[in-house]
Amino acid sequence: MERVLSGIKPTGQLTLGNYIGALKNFPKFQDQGETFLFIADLHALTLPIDPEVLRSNSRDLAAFYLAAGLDPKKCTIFRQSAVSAHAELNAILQNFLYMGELSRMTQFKEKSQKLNENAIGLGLFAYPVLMASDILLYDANVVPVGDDQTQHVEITRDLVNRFNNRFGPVLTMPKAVVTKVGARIMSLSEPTKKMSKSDPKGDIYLKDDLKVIRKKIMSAVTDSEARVAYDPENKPGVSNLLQIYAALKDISIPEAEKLFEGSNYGTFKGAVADVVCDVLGNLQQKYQAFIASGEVERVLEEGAKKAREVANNTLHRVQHAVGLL
Ligand code: AQP
Repeated sequence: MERVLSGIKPTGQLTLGNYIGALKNFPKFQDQGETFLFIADLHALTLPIDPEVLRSNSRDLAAFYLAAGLDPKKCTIFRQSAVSAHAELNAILQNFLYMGELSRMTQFKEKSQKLNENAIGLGLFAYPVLMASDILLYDANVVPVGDDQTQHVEITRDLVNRFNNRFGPVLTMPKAVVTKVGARIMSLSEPTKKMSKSDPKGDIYLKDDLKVIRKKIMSAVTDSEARVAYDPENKPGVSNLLQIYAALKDISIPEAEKLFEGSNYGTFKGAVADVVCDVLGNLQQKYQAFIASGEVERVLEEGAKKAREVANNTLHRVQHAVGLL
């Protein structure tokens, strides 16, 4: 049976990019295999964050997991920090990834560039080791991620080869699964840059008021050609909107292109705004209901119990393989 694992960092308010590239796809997996979804709160500490903000983001993220359709009876939802095996496996695996390869990670390069050179935390540099630990603890063979996280799954695969060559078949080889449409949603104001929680420019937040969302879409950057076509290089703004529309309607990009043949940008943007408001309006209602129900903490506690059992098993296997037990 497939083992699926994925997570999201509670670093900020979730964006439409997080929804389309990750959240929206998670519920499909809970019917296919044993699925573990976590709140990557230890990863959130790799950049400065206020403790209260981290706490409320984590609760919000859990409520959005539930609102997106994850069912705690079918999958395991938990906080990363509630399962100490993540940190313990990290302490072992950090010896199996090398500084040269870690310094080549795009995410590290991009995020460290924004920091003062003397204040780049070791955690940011070693992020892929913790992410490898997250994946490997659950023997996950399927890791659903957006485009930007595939490099971290690749380095996990390198680690598995290195470790298993030395100690035998101890770790399970994971594979990244990237959504076909919407793997990289771009900023609405700078469509050559990824829409990202930590970079508010051109973001649509899942909790934004629907009127604000419509306004953001109607003023999204496009081009002067007045032709709806998918061409990310020459028409990044229009292509991004097409991608958003196709992903939320569950159709292919050529199908979406066809629907808007001959439409002007006003009509096109209006249709994109309609579908985004429809999907997010629905999601927001469910999110509010889960927050009001007080169910979130209980789900996380139950999830942590189940996750600990599986994670501790793997940890013992690794500890035994390397000679700690
Ligand atoms: N713009 C995006 N398009 C498609 N997928 C995206 N993801 C993030 N942004 C987009 C996917 O969301 C999941 C959760 O990401 P994460 O929180 O673990 O880290 P991230 O990839 O670094 O996401 P952000 O929003 O850019 O966070 P910050 O700003 O905190 O670094 C992942 O599967 C990711 O691919």
